[in-house]
Amino acid sequence: MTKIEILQQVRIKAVESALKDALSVAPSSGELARPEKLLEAMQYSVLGGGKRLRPVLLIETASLFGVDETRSVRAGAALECIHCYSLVHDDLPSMDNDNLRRGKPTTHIAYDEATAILVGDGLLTLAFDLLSDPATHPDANVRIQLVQLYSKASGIGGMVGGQMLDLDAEGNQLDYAEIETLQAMKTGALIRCACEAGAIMGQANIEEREALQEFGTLIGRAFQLVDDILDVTSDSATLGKNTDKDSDRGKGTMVELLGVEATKQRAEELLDNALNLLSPFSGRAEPLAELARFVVERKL
Ligand code: GRG
Repeated sequence: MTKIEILQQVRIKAVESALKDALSVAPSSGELARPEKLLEAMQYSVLGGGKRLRPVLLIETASLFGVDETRSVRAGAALECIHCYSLVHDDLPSMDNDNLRRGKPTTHIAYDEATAILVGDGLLTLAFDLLSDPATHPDANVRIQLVQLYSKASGIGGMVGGQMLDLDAEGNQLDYAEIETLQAMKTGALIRCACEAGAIMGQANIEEREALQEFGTLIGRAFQLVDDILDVTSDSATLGKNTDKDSDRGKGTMVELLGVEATKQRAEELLDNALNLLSPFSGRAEPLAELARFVVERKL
């Protein structure tokens, strides 16, 4: 393992430890009680694997500005809660109807559908509980900016809206621009949010914030293209989820539109453009550049 890979493993462990604490059965201040079954199902959905890409991106972006890691880890854990909620709800019978996620039965299979819905609801609200706590950032103005950023990224003009477009796209061949919008909302918004959150926590200047926002946009797009490629070229044992889902349902993806090779090339171009945006940060941004390369070169 390289030094950067070791550093990222340490960051993943820190995020997982923050998630474990946040999902303990003991009620936190201001709560009445925590139902054991709900917490057990939430732990099952969050603590069982996953690349933790979004929190690590956030922590690396924040570290460009010397943000205290105990804070960026909390903001990263909050973002991972939103991501995990989206996976649990996406897998529901009324959505993607999937039975395998992260190599294990999906939450509604391991528990039941009503519990899986509540797991998602609980994770979404827990994210904002973590985020708005002064332990995440002492400056209330920074916290409110984070709350708004996460709301926009996960909400109607971001992930939830993208999921609506996706459900509506079934059976339709979307054009390039339509697929780009859908993917930017459904998947790209949380990845961009990770990069922008780091800049907000670090109280970056406007140029730095815009560069990191654009960096997040580009790697978010590349991430989805690679996801579409893996959906047709990999297998469920490697990915820990069912494959060939999109073509099964006659959905428009870039792979269907452009083919695997052209989609790969597009992802490489997006990576090059994203890496160029890091040049003002010079060597300090190498771990972030390494993560961007991972997004395009990953096999799972
Ligand atoms: C239900 C509101 C709502 C939204 C669902 C994110 C999403 C929207 C659906 C997931 C479907 C999907 C497979 C999208 C493709 C991109 C994606 C988010 C893949 C999973 O993310 P990874 O690879 O997962 O980061 P891990 O398990 O590593 O965390």
